[in-house]
Amino acid sequence: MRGGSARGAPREAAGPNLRVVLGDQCSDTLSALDGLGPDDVVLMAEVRAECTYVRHHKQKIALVLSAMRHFAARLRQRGVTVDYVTLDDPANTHTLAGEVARAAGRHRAACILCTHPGEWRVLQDMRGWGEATGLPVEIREDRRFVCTLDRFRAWAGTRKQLRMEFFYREMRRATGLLMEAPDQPVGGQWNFDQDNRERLAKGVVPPAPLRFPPDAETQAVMALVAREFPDHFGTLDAFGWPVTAEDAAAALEDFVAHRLPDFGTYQDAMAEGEPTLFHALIAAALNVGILDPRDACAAAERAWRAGEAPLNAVEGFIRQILGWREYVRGVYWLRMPEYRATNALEARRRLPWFYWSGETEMACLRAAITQTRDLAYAHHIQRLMVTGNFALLAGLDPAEVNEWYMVVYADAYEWVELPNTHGMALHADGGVMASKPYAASGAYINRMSDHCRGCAFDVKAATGARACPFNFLYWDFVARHAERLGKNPRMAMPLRTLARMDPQKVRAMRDQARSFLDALETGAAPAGQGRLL
Ligand code: FAD
Ligand code: DLZ
Repeated sequence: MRGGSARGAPREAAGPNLRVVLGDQCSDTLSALDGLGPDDVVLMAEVRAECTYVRHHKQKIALVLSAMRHFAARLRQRGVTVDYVTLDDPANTHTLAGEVARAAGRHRAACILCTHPGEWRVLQDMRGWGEATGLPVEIREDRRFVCTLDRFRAWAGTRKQLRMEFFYREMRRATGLLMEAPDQPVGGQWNFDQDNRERLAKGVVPPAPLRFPPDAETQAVMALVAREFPDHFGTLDAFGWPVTAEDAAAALEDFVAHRLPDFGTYQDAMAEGEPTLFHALIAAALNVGILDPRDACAAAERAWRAGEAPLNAVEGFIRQILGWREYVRGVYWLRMPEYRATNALEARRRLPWFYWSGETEMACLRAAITQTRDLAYAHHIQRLMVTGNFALLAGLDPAEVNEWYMVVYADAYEWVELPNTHGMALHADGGVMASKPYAASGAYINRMSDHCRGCAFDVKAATGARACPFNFLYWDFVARHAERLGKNPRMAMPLRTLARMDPQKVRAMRDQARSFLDALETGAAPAGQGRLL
């Protein structure tokens, strides 16, 4: 991909190539670094615009800036010339475009080389760098993903409906991961999900994940973040994210050795006081570039071949990375920018304040939100079936919900956050990502967790003062969208159940849903809480 223009003053002599490395591109294998010459300059810039376009969790900013500083040091050790602009540099323009233009002038650069960014807004910005500097700009493929964007487009072009499962099979065939022969998955099936999805068994204690105590550089960044972004969401105290490739490799090794064997079985479980269960906690490292998805899949496959982890766990883990992660990226770039603007269920309610404060009597929501504040982390089922499910049932505005998910997680980047939130959790894309809305009543949360035991609400009650809000909101959601959902064969069962219910009970649930939602409105988040004011 080439951009750029001939506008601007003619350049005198060919200077060095300016190679731009963004904060989530801290990878040795980055295409922007291919063919690095002795005179080339790598530009890395800490800029306020990237820290505040949404008010990221403090831990996310600290993680990205620390990973950038460590990566710059790693490149310098290899003898690479790195021009690193810090956040507190008085000359900093605080935008990527501004820093690229300044560096191009400073080094009398001949051209600008970069790697395709992770977000649509940054790609638009990058496409303007040529015009602004008068230099040719080369935007190279991001090879850190297994599936190229062209390949995804070609695959999607042949389908009437996009479904992750079929894309995933293509990726298994293409990589040979967990394959016996070209069209023969190991174990005789592609997907072992029916062996997964158990509630945490009594007496099972999930091993704590490896944490990485902040070194001097990370501590300096944490102090900077605390000083510069004091009113951003979240706390820094528990920061323990990997910030280098070595840390990330150790995190992966720790997961494979201690949690992978039970990853599949307990993938969908939730438990009070257990924020991480058997999950890998590697998305932040993968997304910032210090861990390669192929290495994560290969390590899991090796564990299975060595008899150290069962197939249901290993296949389930590889599917998340080779399947879901690659798939959501493909959907994002296929559908943007229109994707973000859809609102298929016409959800318009404001985000309630408790999404920021965690102050709610619903135990599952309280657990998910308070751990998100403290750790910048919640696992998939908490994101999908607790905070996401509530947002779906309550009809919260997708723009506000998307912004919340972008703000609160250390691993949040729009290419992965948006399809998961807008598509999978909120069904705002009308079914591009998921064939039916992931809507569930309190019974699901009770089946998969122990939250309901200590909750102020009664999960068995659908009406009355102590009724679990997920119950009446669920049936109100089904009734509210009955016409639209009626066209979806996968929603036939709940619609049939609703039709068979005592009409008085339905009316009572819907009345209670209306009062609950009206009361919620008065406790909505103050405007712009997550947004840059
Ligand atoms: P594990 O559960 O251990 O899974 C292993 C890896 O698989 C993850 O590290 C991740 O790279 C990948 N993965 C798993 N599920 C998905 C998925 N649905 N999409 C993409 N990759 C997946 N993931 C992000 O990386 N960034 C986000 O901003 C993000 N936002 C989400 C928002 C919502 C509403 C939902 C439902 C999911 C979101 N996810 C996001 C996907 C998933 O929840 C996280 O990747 C996962 O919880 C990260 O924790 P982990 O590393 O312990 O993952
Ligand atoms: C997320 C982030 C943050 C917080 N800060 C910076 C930064 O100061 N400089 C930079 O180059 N990148 C940063 N990033 C990552 C970018 O936001 C990311 O590259 C884009 O969102 C594209 O994925």
